[in-house]
Amino acid sequence: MSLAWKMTVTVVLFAVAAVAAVVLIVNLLGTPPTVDFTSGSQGQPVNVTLQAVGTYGSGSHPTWVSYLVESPQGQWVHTTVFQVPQHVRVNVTIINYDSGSPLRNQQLGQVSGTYGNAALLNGKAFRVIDSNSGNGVAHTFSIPSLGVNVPLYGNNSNANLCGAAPCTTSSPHKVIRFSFTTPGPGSYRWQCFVPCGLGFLYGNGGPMSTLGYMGGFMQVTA
Ligand SMILES: [Cu+2]
Repeated sequence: MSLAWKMTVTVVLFAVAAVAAVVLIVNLLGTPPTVDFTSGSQGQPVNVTLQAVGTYGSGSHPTWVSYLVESPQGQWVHTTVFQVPQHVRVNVTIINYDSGSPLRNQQLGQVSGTYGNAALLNGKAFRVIDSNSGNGVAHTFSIPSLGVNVPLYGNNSNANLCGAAPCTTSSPHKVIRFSFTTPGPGSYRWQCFVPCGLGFLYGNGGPMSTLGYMGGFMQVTA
């Protein structure tokens, strides 16, 4: 191998390594945006609306399941990070567009940590979903440190389900509503506990372990 070739190979390998390093750093730093619900009048309840979709449909991971957050201005934002005031009632509405399956852990079918330890499914109160019957559970909305867990009942998998976010209510959907009170200031991890990362080890990789898809943070401010 001539010196010129060695030089060329070295330079090319170095360039490839440099590009790989930049891509990795951008990915690690790429935090999804924060939707702010703190600008309302002090002490008043805050309404937070999310949607859960079976496939995001575009961007770097079009096949991944994802949550989205609706901004107070009514725009759907691809994020799982939102900010709410401390010690207020948060009324959560989740529009689920995904199909469901039986839970591996039946405990996750139980509603907890919400007002009355209950939630509404299309306007009807429930405390538990038996995921072994009907359409099963699609995802959960869970804040482990606050004991909040709400299972999202699935849509019929044979229906013509929405495949690209943001989905609209013209597609089959289920509306899940519940309320809880925010604690003191801090950053509270929330996530789905259904291993819905299809094609990843035990279903827990990909969207389950990437901020902005199946988990994020509720930032509570003073
Ligand atoms: Cu999920």
